[in-house]
Amino acid sequence: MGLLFSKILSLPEDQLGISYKISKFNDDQLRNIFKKYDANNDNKLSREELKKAFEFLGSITPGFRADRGLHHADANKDGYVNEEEMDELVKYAERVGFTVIA
Ligand SMILES: [Ca+2]
Ligand SMILES: [Ca+2]
Repeated sequence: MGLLFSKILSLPEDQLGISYKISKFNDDQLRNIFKKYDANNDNKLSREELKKAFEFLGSITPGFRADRGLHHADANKDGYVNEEEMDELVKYAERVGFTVIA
């Protein structure tokens, strides 16, 4: 995928709601998925780790999701989502449609 194409794709996802084919995760499952993608086990999620997690969750724009997720969840602005900040990340993932509230 070229850079231009991925830029175009990264724009309308929120508005159109087209990426949400997988939407069967509850809070705990989302949290576990995010934790699983902590590849270097430092208990923090980097942008790259977030990107892989959102990829797994079915986002067609995982890089965009990683950026937005960081923006929402990274309270201390260190560029990582730590354990405490993960609540906000899970809320973000739910808000954008990666879960169905049972
Ligand atoms: Ca990590
Ligand atoms: Ca942080």
